[in-house]
Amino acid sequence: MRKAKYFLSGVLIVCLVAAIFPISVVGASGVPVAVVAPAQACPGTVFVARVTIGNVAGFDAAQFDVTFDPGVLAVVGAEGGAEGVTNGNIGGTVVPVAMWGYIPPHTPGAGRIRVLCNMPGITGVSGSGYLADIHLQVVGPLGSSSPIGLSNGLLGDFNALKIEADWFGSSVEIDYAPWDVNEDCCINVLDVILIGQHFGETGPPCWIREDVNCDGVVNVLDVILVGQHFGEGICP
Ligand SMILES: [Ca+2]
Ligand SMILES: [Ca+2]
Repeated sequence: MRKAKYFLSGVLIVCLVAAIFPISVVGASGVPVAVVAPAQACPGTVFVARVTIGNVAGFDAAQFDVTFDPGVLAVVGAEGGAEGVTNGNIGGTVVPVAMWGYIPPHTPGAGRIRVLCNMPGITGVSGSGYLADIHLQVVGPLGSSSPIGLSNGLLGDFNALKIEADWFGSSVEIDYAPWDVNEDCCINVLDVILIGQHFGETGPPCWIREDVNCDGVVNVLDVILVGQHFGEGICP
């Protein structure tokens, strides 16, 4: 009876925790591997989709597919080349990209690449960081969008045992970034000038593009956001 009571209160606690932290409980089964990419990218621009990894112990190798809409995004450079997929870093140690290529081979139009990462030596590496950077060019028009998915993922440790992982994709809209105030696909002084012309004005959040951070006032915080992205895009 007492055991049943303990069991029931245990179940209750688990349910309460699950209700309060639904995402962390669902994702708690493995190391999180997630694509981090900008929410918006302008037509013609190049951006990085970073394949991040949470705290991992004894990591030695990884294999995963990155999927995208080939009508909207393309991997930069030649298949398997140095430009398209670049090295990662875990806990300050470089994670070399051993190879990458299209799936099926030599078919850029399929919208799928496979990436292999492999640590040199036999001790593995621990910490958090990223497995690789995928360099993507926007080939789709304004208003289009693409998922950036992860599939067929496998992580191995230095004993050649599988590391349990949860894989999370992302997506990108082909649109002007919030800090591109004048919508010309270049983040520069022209965006700052527009903010200056509306400095101190207030209104509903995002009522004008000059309210970059959508807090209902045009002030130095909006200038800071532009500054953090200065020079991004296709600038003359
Ligand atoms: Ca601009
Ligand atoms: Ca603001």
